[in-house]
Amino acid sequence: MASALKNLSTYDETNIPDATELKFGVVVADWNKDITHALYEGCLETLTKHGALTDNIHVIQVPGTFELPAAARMIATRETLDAVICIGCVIKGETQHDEYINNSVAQGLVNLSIATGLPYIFGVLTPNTHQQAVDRAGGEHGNKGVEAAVTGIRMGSLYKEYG
Ligand code: DLZ
Repeated sequence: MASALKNLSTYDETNIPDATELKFGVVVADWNKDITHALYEGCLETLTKHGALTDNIHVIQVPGTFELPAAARMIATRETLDAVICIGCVIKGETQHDEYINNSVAQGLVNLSIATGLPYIFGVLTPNTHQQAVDRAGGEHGNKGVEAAVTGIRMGSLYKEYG
């Protein structure tokens, strides 16, 4: 019955859910900190712009992206949260370290999300070069920390309603 169907929204700057009631964990990796700290700034600015209270944003730093899932679980165990946003940047090098780290972290975060129902957001850049990272951390392709924050708000709102 068509009338029972939800009309899909096009999400843009004007209709991101209000984040006033939401609680966030933000975990930031320090490897490539010129990039990750810029992503963090974009993320924080976006959360507060959409109403999140600074007292409801719990931030922790970890050495590298590989540590994100463990630390995300720690913060979610300690605090009552609606979403955990994980920020990192793994730049491809001469070895396969990037594949090991990226695959582990993606798998770790999705496992946590499915096991607990709490959204863990993959705010990890996986560029081939440092320049590609710069372009996505406030450069010509925007700031992916902003996108991670918007995803956190949308998923946090869903978690509050259905989780
Ligand atoms: C070891 C390593 C390397 C080579 N490259 C990166 C990187 O590009 N980005 C990043 O976030 N972390 C890197 N790491 C560190 C690992 O994430 C992790 O901190 C260490 O392997 C210790 O577990």
